[in-house]
Formats: sequence, C-alpha cells, structure tokens
Amino acid sequence: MTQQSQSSPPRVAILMGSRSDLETMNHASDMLKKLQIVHEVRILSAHRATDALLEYVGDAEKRGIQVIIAGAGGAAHLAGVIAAKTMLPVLGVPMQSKALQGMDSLLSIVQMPKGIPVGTLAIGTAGAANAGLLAAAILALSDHGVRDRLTAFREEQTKKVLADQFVS
Ligand code: RP5
Repeated sequence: MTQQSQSSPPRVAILMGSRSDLETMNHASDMLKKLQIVHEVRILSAHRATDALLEYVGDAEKRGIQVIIAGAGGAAHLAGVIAAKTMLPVLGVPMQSKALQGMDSLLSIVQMPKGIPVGTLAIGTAGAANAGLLAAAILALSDHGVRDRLTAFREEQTKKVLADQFVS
C-alpha cells in the first residue's frame, strides 16, 4: 500500500480480521508512513478466510516481509494463528470491541500459551500506533535509515511535550 519507492517490496504486513478493524489499524499504517517504511495492508480473517490467511502467511517471509502486525477483536485468534505459521515477529493489536470494550480481544491475544509468542500492544488506536513504532524499532536493528527516522520522531515528540510544560 504505502511505498517508500515504487520498486521496494513491503517489509511490514498489517493484517486484520475485518474491515471493521481498518479505522483502528490505519493508525499503524500512518505511523509506518511517517517513518517511510514500505508496508502492505490486508483484511484476512483467521476464521472466515482461513486458507487464504495461511497461504498469505506462508509466503510472507519469502516476499521480504520482516514483521507482521495483526489486529483483531473478540475471540481474537488472528495473531496467534499467524505466529504459529511463521518465524517472523508478530505484533498483536486488540480491537476495542463493543461488547467488552476490548478486554476480550486483549486477553485473547496476550494470553498465548508458552511456545508461540505474540508481542501484544495496548487496546485500540494507541496499540495500533505503537505496533507501527515497535515494528520500526525491530527494522531499525539492521537499518540505519529507519533508526535515524525513529530517533527524529522521538526527539520531535519530546520537543512537543516540553513546549507544553509551563502550564502556569
Ligand atoms: C474479528 O471479529 C475481527 O477482527 C473484528 O474485530 C471482529 C468483528 O468482526 P465484524 O463482525 O465487525 O466483521 O474477526
């Protein structure tokens, strides 16, 4: 979806279980855009499109994907299923569900049994944005350009907070 240059392949995949997750997951995409990280966005449900999801995940690493971000809500098994099928790091974002305000999504994603980890972020938009930042931090381990842009982002954020410090 977002392209640093038209020719570079995506390095991060943002997956989600439903179009209803898109508004939240756009916060992850926006963060990656800000950091100029080429990524792609797909709606692929673990229970409604299982075969297509498994096919996608099976090919992801070969295509150059290095981190997968998975957003899901309710009995949110998307991130766990993806993590079971790939060696890539998987970051889970719990959707703020209507019925239980995201506690269901959070516990479903964070309580992975031992052996297959999912790095779980906060519920909703903060978690989605942080998933973008964490994906960037993983890429920054071996990419100086990403590291520089991430450092600049942090410095800018600190500047904004300090500009607000004198309330009275
Ligand atoms: C999950 O079920 C999705 O991740 C979504 O958060 C939740 C509800 O999906 P819809 O019924 O809105 O399509 O698979």
